[in-house]
Amino acid sequence: MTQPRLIEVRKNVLKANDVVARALREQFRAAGVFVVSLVSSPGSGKTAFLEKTLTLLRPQYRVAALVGDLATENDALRLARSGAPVRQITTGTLCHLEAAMVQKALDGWDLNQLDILFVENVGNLVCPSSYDLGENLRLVLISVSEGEDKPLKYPTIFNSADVAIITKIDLAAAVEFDYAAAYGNIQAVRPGMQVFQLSAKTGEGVEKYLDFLGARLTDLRSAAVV
Ligand SMILES: Nc1nc2c(ncn2[C@@H]2O[C@H](COP(=O)(O)OP(=O)(O)OP(=O)(O)O)[C@@H](O)[C@H]2O)c(=O)[nH]1
Ligand SMILES: [Mg+2]
Repeated sequence: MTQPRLIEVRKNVLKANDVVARALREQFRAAGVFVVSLVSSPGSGKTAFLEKTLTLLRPQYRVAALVGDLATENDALRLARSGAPVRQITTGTLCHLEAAMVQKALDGWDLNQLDILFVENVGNLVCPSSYDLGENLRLVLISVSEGEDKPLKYPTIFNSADVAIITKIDLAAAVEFDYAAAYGNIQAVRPGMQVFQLSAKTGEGVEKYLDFLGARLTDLRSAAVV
């Protein structure tokens, strides 16, 4: 009896999340803001990459970020160095962000004043995959030191994401990273998935990714006009 009840509770939690996520998605659409979320294991480089992204996009776009962690304001403080508006969400014991947390964190923000909102999820390769945050684009990051087999071991997170980003490529040689193997494993779990590789430290590969993001924003805006 215990197991079916647990499954039922989990289903209800996910259903409640989906309802809020749907409302968020509509709110984002109405405001014309493009929402990009980032998921990865702890320490893959989400914040470093996002700080770089915010800094480089700011002259051209109105950008802001939310960042989730169990505890501390550390990542918000790092991201705020870009000059963009940033809010930290602390989840306490939860290993993922939920749509209601995003909704609450956005309280008082005028989304009409934004072009792109980034949401950094809690570092975890499992839990965030089940929770829709109403985003337009979900990026899954994997750093070169994590092992090329991560897509095979954690297929759900790759399946819930739209684009994969291999980070810390400045360290690739030192850890004997095998790009072909990592790429093949990503394609094995998610055929056709677009993959970028970059370094937040040296900036290599970042421009290509930013061009892609700009193009997606343009697509979104032209689709809204049609
Ligand atoms: N060499 C190198 N180090 C990096 C790069 N990106 C991030 N780092 C380092 O990796 C460590 C973790 O980076 P974070 O940006 O904090 O990673 P995160 O994914 O935000 O971590 P959590 O929020 O805790 O999940 C830090 O010491 C960063 O300086 C990179 O491109 N190259
Ligand atoms: Mg972080």
